[in-house]
Amino acid sequence: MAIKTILTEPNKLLRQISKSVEKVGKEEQRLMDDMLETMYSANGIGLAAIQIGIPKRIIVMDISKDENKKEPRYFVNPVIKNKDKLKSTYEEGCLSVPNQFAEIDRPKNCEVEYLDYSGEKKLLKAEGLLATCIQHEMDHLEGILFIDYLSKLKKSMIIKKLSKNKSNRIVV
Ligand code: GNR
Ligand code: NI
Repeated sequence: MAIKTILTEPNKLLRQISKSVEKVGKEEQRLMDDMLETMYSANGIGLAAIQIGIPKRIIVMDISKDENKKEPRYFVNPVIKNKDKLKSTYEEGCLSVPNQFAEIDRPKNCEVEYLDYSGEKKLLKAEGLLATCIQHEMDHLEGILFIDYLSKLKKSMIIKKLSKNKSNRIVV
């Protein structure tokens, strides 16, 4: 396993639409292992492959609170089958938008169809943080970041800040 560099906004790669995976093979499993290790080392609860520069429709996630009880989840080619009209609000952050947080509304519940680590087809009914996180990650597969839901002003202020930090090589 290996820890990869997480791309941060502004970066064109993050705006790319990721491609479906044909088959969950050794290469994809190695990628999922690296993604999980990268996510844990950055203290994130989810990571999409494009965040480490790989435009494949693969997500890893672990929303468990207890560090000693890891509950890794793997989603390949996830598709939302059903989502709630009812919305819930979470304060979101993103490893690709470091140190920025905002309240975002998303459907409260959703059903996701996907392939798991061994390539088996699964259906998951998600609610709460799990539903929010899946939708946040699936946005990455379409090149969407949570700041895209903010006003133009708020979004441009965040991007300006991040660009400044990048040019100063500040990593907070
Ligand atoms: O670590 C993360 N926390 C988080 C909190 C609220 C809503 C979504 C997330 S996902 C984020 C990791 C990340 O950037 N995944 O793409
Ligand atoms: Ni993110």
